[in-house]
Amino acid sequence: MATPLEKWVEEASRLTKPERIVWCDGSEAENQRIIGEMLEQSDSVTLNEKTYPNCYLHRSSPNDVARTEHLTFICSRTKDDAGPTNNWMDPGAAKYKLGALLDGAMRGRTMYAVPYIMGPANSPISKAGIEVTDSPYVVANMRIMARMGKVAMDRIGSSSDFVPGLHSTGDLDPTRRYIAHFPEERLIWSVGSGYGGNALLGKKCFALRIASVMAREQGWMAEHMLILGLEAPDGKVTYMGAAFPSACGKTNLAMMVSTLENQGYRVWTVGDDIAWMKIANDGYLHAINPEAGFFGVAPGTGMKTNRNVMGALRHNTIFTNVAMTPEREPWWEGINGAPTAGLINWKNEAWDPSKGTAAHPNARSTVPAHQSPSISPRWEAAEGVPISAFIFGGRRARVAPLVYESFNWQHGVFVGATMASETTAAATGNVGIVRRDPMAMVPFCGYNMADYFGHWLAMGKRIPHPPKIFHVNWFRKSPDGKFLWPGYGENVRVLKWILERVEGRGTAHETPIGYVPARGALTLDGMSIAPAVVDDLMRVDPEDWEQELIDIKEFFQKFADRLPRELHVEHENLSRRLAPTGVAR
Ligand code: OXD
Ligand code: MN
Repeated sequence: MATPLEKWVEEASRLTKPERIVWCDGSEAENQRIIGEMLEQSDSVTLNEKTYPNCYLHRSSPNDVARTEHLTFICSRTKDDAGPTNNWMDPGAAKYKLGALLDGAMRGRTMYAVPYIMGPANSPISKAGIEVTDSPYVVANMRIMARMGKVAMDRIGSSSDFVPGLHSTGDLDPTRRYIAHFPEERLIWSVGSGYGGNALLGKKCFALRIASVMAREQGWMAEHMLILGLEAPDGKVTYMGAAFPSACGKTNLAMMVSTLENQGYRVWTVGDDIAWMKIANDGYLHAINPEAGFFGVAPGTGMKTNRNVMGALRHNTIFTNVAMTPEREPWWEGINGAPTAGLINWKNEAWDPSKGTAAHPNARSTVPAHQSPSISPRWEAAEGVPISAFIFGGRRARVAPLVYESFNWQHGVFVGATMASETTAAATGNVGIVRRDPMAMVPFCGYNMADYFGHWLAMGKRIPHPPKIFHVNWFRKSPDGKFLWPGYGENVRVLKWILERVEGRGTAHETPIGYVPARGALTLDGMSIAPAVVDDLMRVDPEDWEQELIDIKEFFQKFADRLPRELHVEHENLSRRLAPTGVAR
């Protein structure tokens, strides 16, 4: 008798009509075969086998270089359940529309059936899925990003406890591209894109959009957060989850090379993008990284800024849309100085400055997590790691200070719910526009965000030892447009203050928006930064915040009556705290 898994694959093949079906077992021999198939397609090449063994460069179609949020849909029964921040399609209409595109889409092609687990194979927090796809590039990436093949088959067995996902690259025409989620059915259909989050269905589609729905129903959390452990001089490691919008440095923060290592502060990586968290018996929220690899943004990362990331991707890595040197090594802006002669750009053309950047700004590397020199010894712990702090952050040239701490959980939820950031190249659309991106989940929340805020508020009441909530901004600029803070490894100084606050030590100064480090509380030794610049970094400018209040109010109006009352209360509280004094430090 066919299992539910086999039945589902059979159904998907009846629709897409592939020439053959290959069930993936996850073995190395199979991986080499799949990579061979990827290389047969003219869009992928082998990199220098001596300096980058087992590394490949894939060039995606130039119209398919980032997640396409305007083509991403939540197909819940009612539009209101998807909420004002999601695109919605009626589930029946979506099945009809995408069904027509998927009908026969794999004719003459191979359908790969990829069973996978999100999370460590032995963790009770993990969940299983299956992706069927006609792209060998997707299979090779899924093998790095999830535990796939036999281990997942064994877990699923004859149960129906898996999230199915159907993916076909179709003809890559953006007018026929849709990424559709059916939250009530826990189903994903994606057609017309071969790129990252649109096509690796375990990542954004399952681990965030579908999982966020499951988490709310089942009383846990699925968040767009990196997970790191900060080791202190006494050897104790404190774990933190941090949510930043796409391409704001999550991978860099998760794999940070600490500049305070000589003082005994060191960062361990548990995850760089997604956290699944449950309340454990010890009363702490415990987090696992559902992924097994990192799909990080390459540009801006080099030996000088992050040797951990660079060390991780020297073997077994798939690069997407980076440039290539004459020595067939990957290259991108920020890797190591100026571009060299003979560079081939991401579009496979001889590069010259008139052609723009050599690597696409959203170029990526897909690398097994365990290859990171900073990988935490507990990154695959079945019970997850206990989270002591949540950090929200965005890219703000003004307004948000380098770091501040919320007054309590409810205020922290307000801080997360009002996060804003300048847009980046991770999604198609304008870059550099300030947009509200609560908890960095706007592109990834599978249901109405008003209910999502309600879920956060409810979780706060249920967690006996809730994480303290902070906000950071590495990207504040001076009036002449220069970054005030060096970022990268120096960010450990901010993490150190956060740790001290968690432990009830670090000193703070109360402002209307929360606590900022008191003068002298941030460890700055070994760093040349003028005290005036530190003051600028911490400044809470009343005019900026008055404007912020107006913008937040406008944003909240989108959710009408569905917005939890507590967030209105926090808005009023902030407004009251800003009003009397005219603030600042
Ligand atoms: C990602 C994203 O790829 O957030 O992680 O876009
Ligand atoms: Mn992300």
